[in-house]
Amino acid sequence: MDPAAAAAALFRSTFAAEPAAVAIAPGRVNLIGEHTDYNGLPVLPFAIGQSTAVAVAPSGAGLLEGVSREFPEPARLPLGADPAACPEPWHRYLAAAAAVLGPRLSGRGARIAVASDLPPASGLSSSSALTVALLLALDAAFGLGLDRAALAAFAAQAERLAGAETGGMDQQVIAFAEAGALLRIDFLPPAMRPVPVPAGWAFVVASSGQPAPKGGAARDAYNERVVATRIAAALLADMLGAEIEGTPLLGHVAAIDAAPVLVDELPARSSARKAAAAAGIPLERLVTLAAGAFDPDAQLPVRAYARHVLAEAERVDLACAAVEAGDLAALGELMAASHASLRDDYRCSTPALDALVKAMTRAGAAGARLTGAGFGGFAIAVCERGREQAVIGAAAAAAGGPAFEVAPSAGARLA
Ligand code: NG1
Ligand code: MG
Repeated sequence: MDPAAAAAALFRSTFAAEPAAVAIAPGRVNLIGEHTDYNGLPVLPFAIGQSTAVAVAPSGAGLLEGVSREFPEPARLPLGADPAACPEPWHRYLAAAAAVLGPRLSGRGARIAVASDLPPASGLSSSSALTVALLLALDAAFGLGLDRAALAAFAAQAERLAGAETGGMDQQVIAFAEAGALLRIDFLPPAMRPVPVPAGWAFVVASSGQPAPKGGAARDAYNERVVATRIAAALLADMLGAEIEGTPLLGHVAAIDAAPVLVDELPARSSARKAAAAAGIPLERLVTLAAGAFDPDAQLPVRAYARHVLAEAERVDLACAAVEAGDLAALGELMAASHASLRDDYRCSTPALDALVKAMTRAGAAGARLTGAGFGGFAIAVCERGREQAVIGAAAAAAGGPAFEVAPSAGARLA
């Protein structure tokens, strides 16, 4: 059963009532532009056909009662529950959605049923799909009148409450995607542009066989890179004599002509404390992470990280041009370069992801790369239509996990 029908059926069988609204939010995959969003630099993701659906009805109880087809533990949370304190991970997203809507729910609770055909902890954004679907269903059921921009902004805020220092790409593409197109997203200043995909191309995603969990060591590794790239931005701004207000991001210096050259003059390693002192800014501007403790004296490979981020942002521009020109070979080369940079400079690949990318390329993909944060999870490949079965077969043989075709699909909607 598709997720929308399954969520509605689960709602009826659990609560013996009709849902007031059913919302569907797709997962997403990032074609190129990895670890750029939290630097204020562009990304090129698309929404996929696999999705999470949420059926909702308001209740008078001041309680969030939730059931899920995929997760065994039902939720029974007071409306003001602290998302970070929920022991069951999927409950955090229910509490976080209610927390960001706050007084808009007028103290009323909700009954919620969830069904999904997105693999969790994969880099396909199952967490953001759940958050966006939940907010859209609550919007319709409570008549809140949120527009798409508010939906994406509330979803990003909710995910931060649930513990991920997210850059905002996932929630935005899930809210705004159009079928048949990639969505180029810029952050400094904010902008969005659909980039239609040529009909003769196919996309394949494949699991590396290792989960990409959002907790523990993987989250620390992600957050370390967030801080390290802020350190690089502060040092580069200092070298360029540029004033940055607030948190320094590589996006603030990327447009300055000399920046790519000066990257090679960054120290190979630096710590947040040393960089803050050198740039004459308070340490708190670099270390503002909501989740987890961060060691301000940790020596981080800031030069290699910055080299990846600035080169990756340029690859996003070139990839948009390649898609618009219908140049599959050029796009493939950019994807290969992105993977090499993530492996060698950003150090977020794994041997399983490297082997998967190699196997898909050998099987006829024009290009392949890890997608999402890395440290496990999925890879994406692009190929000429007709070759997708060969790429899927090679991926499944190399990594043993699920591999399937994905097509650029519409964003979140009501059922
Ligand atoms: P994944 O690993 O797919 O959840 C994460 C971030 C993105 C982006 C990518 C790296 C969250 C919810 N998402 O994606 O915003 O920074 O890593 O490009 O943290
Ligand atoms: Mg995610």
